[in-house]
Amino acid sequence: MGLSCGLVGLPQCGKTVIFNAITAAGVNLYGGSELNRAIVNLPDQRINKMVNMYHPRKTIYATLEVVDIPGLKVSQDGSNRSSKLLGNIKNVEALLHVVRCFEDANVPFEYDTINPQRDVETVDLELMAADSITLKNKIERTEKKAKSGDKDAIREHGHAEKVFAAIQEGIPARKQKLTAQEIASVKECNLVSLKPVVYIANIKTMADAANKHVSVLKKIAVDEGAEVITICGKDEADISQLAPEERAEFLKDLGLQESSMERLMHAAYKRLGLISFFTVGEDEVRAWTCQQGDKAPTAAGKIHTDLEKGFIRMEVMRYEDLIELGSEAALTKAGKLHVQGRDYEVQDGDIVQVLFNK
Ligand SMILES: Nc1nc2c(ncn2[C@@H]2O[C@H](COP(=O)(O)OP(=O)(O)O)[C@@H](O)[C@H]2O)c(=O)[nH]1
Ligand SMILES: [Mg+2]
Repeated sequence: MGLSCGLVGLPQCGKTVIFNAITAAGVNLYGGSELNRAIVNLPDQRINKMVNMYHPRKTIYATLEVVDIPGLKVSQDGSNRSSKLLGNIKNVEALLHVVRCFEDANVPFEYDTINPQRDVETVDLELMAADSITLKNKIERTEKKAKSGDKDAIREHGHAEKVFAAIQEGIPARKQKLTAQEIASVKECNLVSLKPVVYIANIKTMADAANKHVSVLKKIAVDEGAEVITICGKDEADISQLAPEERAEFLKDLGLQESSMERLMHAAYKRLGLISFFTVGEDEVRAWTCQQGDKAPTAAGKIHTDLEKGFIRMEVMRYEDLIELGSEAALTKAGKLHVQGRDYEVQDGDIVQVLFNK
């Protein structure tokens, strides 16, 4: 299963436009009530280069699932309407928070002004409102068991109350510096305010990439250790509809080397501590995803559980070495095929072959 991300943001900030830009789905903007969901291959220029070298029968990219939820309206009356909408992003691993950083009197908005700080706070409030309900249910559910002396219930109940109290003070769970144990206690709640966030500044042209709204958003992001990706939503959505060979040209005109999809993927991977490694051959060239710091057997287990169970060793080529030396044979001759054991931490860009006991 690939990585899964959910788009959040105020109505008319450009979520569906960005959804189209990154998935090339060409979804109609004016429906508004539909939930959009797409699974896309993660573009990776390294794969393309290896395909040119191996001419495999199959090429398998890592995938990204993107979910675009319709109109998350600001709830004036504290109703839980938006909580229902947010239910759709309960199972994503990261949030892509789209913030309107472009001024355009022709595009209506919730407010008369553009103000990323206000918008981020508003969306965080919605996330926290949804989490309050979930946590309250959990607190009520564990209460009786905790009172009867059940140790797990006592711990979970206490942690849920702690997270709930901080949320009432306006601190999203992801900013609460929770311990691994506290996170484990509320894991089943799938708290939306706990999910890591990548901010997307939706701008008109790349010339706006340094406008004051983007600066404000960058400051907010830095404060919570997050990243901001600037995307010309509308233009890039148009470009995504072109034939693949034409896209690069138009992206260059916008002053971009990578599509927003690639930039987002890199930011999301970094935020989640994920890396890519590869397997290559005439049969298939394939990208795999694991956690930074995963040891060789764990990474091998992503390919097949048998490879983890029967792990003997891993032969590793560096992607850069392979490209520089031009072939596996030349790389081996240069002494750059490294044999690694169980304690080896797989690195981004490793090309691996696992030897294992069947
Ligand atoms: N000028 C301009 N308009 C945009 C941009 N991105 C989105 N829009 C417009 O903003 C409106 C709302 O976009 P949409 O993606 O439907 O917002 P959503 O409600 O967050 O899904 C649409 O009319 C878009 O054409 C942009 O980068 N520049
Ligand atoms: Mg929309």
